[in-house]
Amino acid sequence: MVGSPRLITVSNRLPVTVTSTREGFVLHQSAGGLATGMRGPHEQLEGIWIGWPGDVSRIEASRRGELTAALAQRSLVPVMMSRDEQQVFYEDISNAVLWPICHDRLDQLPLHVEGWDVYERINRRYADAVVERYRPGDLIWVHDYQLFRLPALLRERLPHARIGFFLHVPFPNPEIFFALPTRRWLVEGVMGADVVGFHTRRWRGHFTAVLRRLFRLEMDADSTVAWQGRRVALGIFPMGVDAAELSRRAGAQEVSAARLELHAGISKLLVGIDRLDYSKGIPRRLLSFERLLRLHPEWRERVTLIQVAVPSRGNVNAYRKARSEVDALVGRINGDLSTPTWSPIRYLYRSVPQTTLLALYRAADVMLVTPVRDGMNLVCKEFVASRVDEDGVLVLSEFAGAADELTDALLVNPYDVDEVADVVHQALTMAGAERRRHMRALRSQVITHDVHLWAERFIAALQDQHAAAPRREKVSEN
Ligand code: GDG
Repeated sequence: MVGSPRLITVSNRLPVTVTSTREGFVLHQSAGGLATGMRGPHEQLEGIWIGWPGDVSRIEASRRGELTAALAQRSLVPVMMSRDEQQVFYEDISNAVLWPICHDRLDQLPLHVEGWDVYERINRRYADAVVERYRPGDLIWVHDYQLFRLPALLRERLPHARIGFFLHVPFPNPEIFFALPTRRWLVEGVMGADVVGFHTRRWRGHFTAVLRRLFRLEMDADSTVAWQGRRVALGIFPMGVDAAELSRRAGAQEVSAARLELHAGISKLLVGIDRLDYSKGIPRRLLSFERLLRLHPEWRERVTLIQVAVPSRGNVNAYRKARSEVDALVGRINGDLSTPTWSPIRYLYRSVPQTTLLALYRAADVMLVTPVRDGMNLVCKEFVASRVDEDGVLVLSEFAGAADELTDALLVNPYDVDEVADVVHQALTMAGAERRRHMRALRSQVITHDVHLWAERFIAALQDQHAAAPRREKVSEN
């Protein structure tokens, strides 16, 4: 008999970053949403986390054992890849094919796609790592599009295991997904799970449309689908942020001081914070800001946009192009509209420390979150959680998963540059009482639907689904 279940989390990356130093290496805790969200369950459920530790090729081979031991102390298990494997699995397939497909960007697909064999091989390597540590009764939670094949590979070897899969990005419309020659094989991979989770009803709807067209399968009223003698539950689990912790940190003295510094000399501040990714809608956001300044010249010298663009996936062509496009636009707009004492856009192409991030959230009069496609988007929720003063206006794209929940934001179509300019003007001129009314409603949503609830709900669904499954003949797990 097994006691309380252990949780095996599997994601492309481990929740730490390994940096090589002269003495060997150091481990840094990652600050991303997944790392934060899974921390609680990982600690409470005697968790094991399996993933890639990042490029460790600069760490001497003789020290790799020490690295594995240091990771093991935190219950982390590394899956190693050679540079070539990393290039094909991570860059060529995951980032250059699956990411654009999931974000509706068929135009970004390379002409020749090779490497599905490597994608399968690496998914198998993750499966080996799971099977090696698995004990009957464990819960296995697989994350995201880099591991679409993993649930089925695990099901082959652990027929009775409780396997969950959560997709952090959008699941695309079938018309787009069907461009992939591997479409069937990828969906078969996902369906190895007992529970498949999406951020929104729309992404699940796309997935069920794909099941209907590929396999003539329908989802039943209880949100399950019959699959190879099992029932697979398709659930909606909108991911949140650690709202209590963000509120606490955002109220700290050093954040308040940094906030004042950011606002010094600026009467109104617009803020954008994104990975530099073509899905985040940065170029049209800049054009909307330019439009605002041309339509309402009264804002010139009074409004500044701080745009942080965190470097991302610089090895993929499409990202290099996206970077040049943003660079060129910032240069042109600042060149055209700056005065000797003011530049409209302050552009930071780098990651900023968390204190600065929180200070930016707190300093923003208007936060601009205008992706053209986003599975959820945590930046907008972090902004809301940080606004302990109940002030600030959120302008949010209707194409972000978060728009389904954050209906008290000012929702915009990011492709409509004129509309966004109008709405930013409206945000800048909104009366204090109205700003607070919107922000209070947003805060109550973000605080009550935090990342801990997300993790708890998914784990509960995985336990329930398995308990509800018909009993099968007992066969050996390994
Ligand atoms: C994927 C999906 C989904 C950003 N800049 C800095 C910084 N960040 C942190 C933010 C936030 C995270 O990065 C970005 O999260 P997002 O959700 O906005 O976007 P993706 O990275 O694309 O995430 C997305 C998410 O998965 C979760 O399911 O919401 O739709 O695409 O936490 O705070 N952190 C620091 N400095 C920065 O400069 N410290």
